[in-house]
Amino acid sequence: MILLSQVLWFMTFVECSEVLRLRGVAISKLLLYDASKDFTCFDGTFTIPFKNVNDDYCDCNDGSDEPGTSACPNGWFHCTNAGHQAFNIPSSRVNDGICDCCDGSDEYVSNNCSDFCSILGEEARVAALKRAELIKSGCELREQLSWKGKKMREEKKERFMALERDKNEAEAIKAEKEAIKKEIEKAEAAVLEAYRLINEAKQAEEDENQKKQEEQEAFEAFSLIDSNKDEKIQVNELRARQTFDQNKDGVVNDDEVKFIMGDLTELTWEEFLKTGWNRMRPLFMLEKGIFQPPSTEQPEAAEKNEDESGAIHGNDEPEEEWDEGEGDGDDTDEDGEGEEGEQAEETAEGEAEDNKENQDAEDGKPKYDEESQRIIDEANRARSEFESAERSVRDVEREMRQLEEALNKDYGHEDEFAPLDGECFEYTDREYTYKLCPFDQVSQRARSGGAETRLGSWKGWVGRGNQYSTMLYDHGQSCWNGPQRSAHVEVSCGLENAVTFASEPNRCEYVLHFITPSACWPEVQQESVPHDEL
Ligand code: MAN
Repeated sequence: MILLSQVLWFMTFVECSEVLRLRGVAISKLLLYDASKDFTCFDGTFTIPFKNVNDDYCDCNDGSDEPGTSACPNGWFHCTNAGHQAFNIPSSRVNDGICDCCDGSDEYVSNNCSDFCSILGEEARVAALKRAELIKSGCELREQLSWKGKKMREEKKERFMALERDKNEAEAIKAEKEAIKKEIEKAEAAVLEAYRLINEAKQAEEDENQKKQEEQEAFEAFSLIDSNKDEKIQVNELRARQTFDQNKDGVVNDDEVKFIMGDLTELTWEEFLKTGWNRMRPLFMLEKGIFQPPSTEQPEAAEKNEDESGAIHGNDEPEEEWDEGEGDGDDTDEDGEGEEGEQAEETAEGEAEDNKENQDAEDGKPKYDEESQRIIDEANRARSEFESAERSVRDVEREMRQLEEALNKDYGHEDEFAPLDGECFEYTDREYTYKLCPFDQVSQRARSGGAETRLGSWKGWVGRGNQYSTMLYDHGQSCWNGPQRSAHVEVSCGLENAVTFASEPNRCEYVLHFITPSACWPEVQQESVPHDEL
């Protein structure tokens, strides 16, 4: 840094024309322009007589010999701007008719520019003061937020450790409940297996009885038709029975005989049982009035019997007969019940099991004996206790995962951004309301209504220089025919937390501005603070 007194001394000793030679030179470079010596270009390529400096002819390749004229295309003119901030402009702007320096020094030929540096300087000083106050108060708030953030981190760590203990305990309980469940389920399986075998045997017996009953019925019919008792049924014996006269014309014709006998001329008992009986059984039932064929008209009875599922039952009894005959009508009924069955499956597993196991048999007697029922009840209880223990482990694990995620998040140098996690801030422009939930996501909702669109999920800090100056939220909802949405959030110092601006500079790429005390730090280099050179 060169002292002002030195500069004044220097300037006293250079002649007026030489002062002009120094036009456009920054104070910091004055010593390089020594009028008592030849001038050496800054890049060291040439040395020229000092009188050739600022002679409106470009001698040096780097433009250093013409700081105060526009002769060199790559030269720089220094605006001293006393009272405001000094800066350099490309020397091509010197004497181009436009006032670039606030002191007007770049337009020295026309001398048309007035000096308004003091006004600008004053404005800049006021702005700098305001900024300094903002930074000061912001820093105080940031320190408080940082203290809060660190405390939150500590609390989370403590909670995590407590959960680790809880997890061990919950896992031990789960293991214990699982062992109990396995044990009692073994006993339950044995009970259910025993009952399955009993039921199977019962069913087999019932089937056998049914078969016998049906055979008896068949035998009675066989004996009835076999009028000559030769243990065979002949055509004439069929013709003798009006039962087989299906069209009710008074005779049992060939077709009606063929319907029963098929291609045979007589039926032995075995053949009768195998085919003939099945064919003639509906005719017998019809005769007895047990079996009613479906009517083609719209019988009232059928309407009456229409149940909720839409199935039509012509008669209570004959469903089973229909199976043997035409075999339709039943399907609808089964479908209807199927739906109910599905609903039942949707109820909680344990509950469904409870209901199933405790069901009474149709005869009103309990399905299981007392001891078996006790085992089943106990197994149900053990299952539900195991499930609840399992749930507890899952709950603890979920909370631990969430805490771990939060503990791994980068909340700034001193956790100053941590208190923002869990909060949301909105900003509405002409078309959309944007919502920023720091460390979680950014979304957008049209003012005209409709669903929220996720613009991105928290990815991390991506600021250049100061990484905590920009947040990135990516992998948002895909754009139609375009990329997945993403949002950059520019973070700067402010005394409150607020989104102050939102835009979409490229389709489906969003930029939000967010102010927060968490981003307030003392400014080491205050760029816009003016400094006087003279
Ligand atoms: C929605 C909004 C807009 C976006 C278009 C892309 O209208 O998310 O921001 O540009 O979709 O189709």
